Amino acid sequence: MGLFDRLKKRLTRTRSAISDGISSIFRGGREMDQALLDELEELLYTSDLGPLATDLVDELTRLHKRGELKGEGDVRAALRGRLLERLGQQVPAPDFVGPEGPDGSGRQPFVLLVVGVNGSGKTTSIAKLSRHLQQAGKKVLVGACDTFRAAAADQLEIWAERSGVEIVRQGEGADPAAVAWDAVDAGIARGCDVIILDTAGRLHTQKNLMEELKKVQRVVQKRLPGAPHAVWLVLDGTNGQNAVNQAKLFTEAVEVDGIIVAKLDGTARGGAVFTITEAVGLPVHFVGTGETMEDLEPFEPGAFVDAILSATVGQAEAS
Ligand SMILES: Nc1nc2c(ncn2[C@@H]2O[C@H](COP(=O)(O)OP(=O)(O)O)[C@@H](O)[C@H]2O)c(=O)[nH]1
Ligand SMILES: [Mg+2]
Repeated sequence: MGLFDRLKKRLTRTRSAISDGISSIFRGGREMDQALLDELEELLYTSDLGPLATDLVDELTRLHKRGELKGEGDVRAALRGRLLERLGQQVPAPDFVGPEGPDGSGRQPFVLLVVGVNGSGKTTSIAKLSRHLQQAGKKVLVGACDTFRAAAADQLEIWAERSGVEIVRQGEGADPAAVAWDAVDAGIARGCDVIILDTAGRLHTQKNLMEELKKVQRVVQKRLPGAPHAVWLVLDGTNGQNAVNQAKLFTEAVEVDGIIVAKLDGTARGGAVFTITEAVGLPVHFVGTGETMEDLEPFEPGAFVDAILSATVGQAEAS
């Protein structure tokens, strides 16, 4: 099954809200008019497209006045075009290839630091991503720098064992930066291609958390100059506007390069992906589409937009 079909199957809630919603607005061969456009705006808005909903409908209204919008097919095509334009600034995910070390010392590991609030899906996404990379032939090591709760490292360890990925951990309450140092150290010594660092998403205060993330970043940089090579933020796709606010908070504190939107299978508000990338100007690299290890998909604008916008022909919603 190709990416589009997999997304179509997993993102049924958002697709049903947007795509089936458009069908029902046009039901009975309804003519295009302002009332219809207003309904369309509301539909897009409730799918968490945020301010973009208004922009899109303004554009549709212009096209309609120029006589370029005849019916449902034209509306879908115009929406598709505009949504893809909005995702045009997406840059592809890095290839997870570390830089050449100095003086012919060989290739260094690519270090990815993963941040995000508690429960957003960091550990699960890291497990999926490390498996994905491992299956692509890379030697992966994960560092359990969420030492705030012992369960966090246990969870990562179970996933790592299952997919044969290496893990570096310490006890609950250990210094996360020390774990990060150890993980990078071990990754270099063992000739790993990729090191992924999991972090805590909650501390006693927000300030503590941000300070700790900065410290982890500094220590990693000290152990391996140039690292971390990427910092990704994991956001809970079911969180809507809240996810947007979190994205702003984190990007103010640490230099984030890209985003994973998790849990898109569980929401009808998948339009949040657009709102998030627009709000923080960062690319989405992967989306989480379920709770199993396979449920992580690369974010490709074309496949994503088609999956939430394409019309269903008499197909019952899969659950
Ligand atoms: N349905 C669904 N659940 C997810 C997804 N990603 C994570 N979860 C669930 O969200 C919860 C929190 O995930 P976790 O990785 O522990 O979050 P963390 O605190 O950020 O590390 C767990 O119950 C996961 O199974 C996803 O893509 N889809
Ligand atoms: Mg976790």
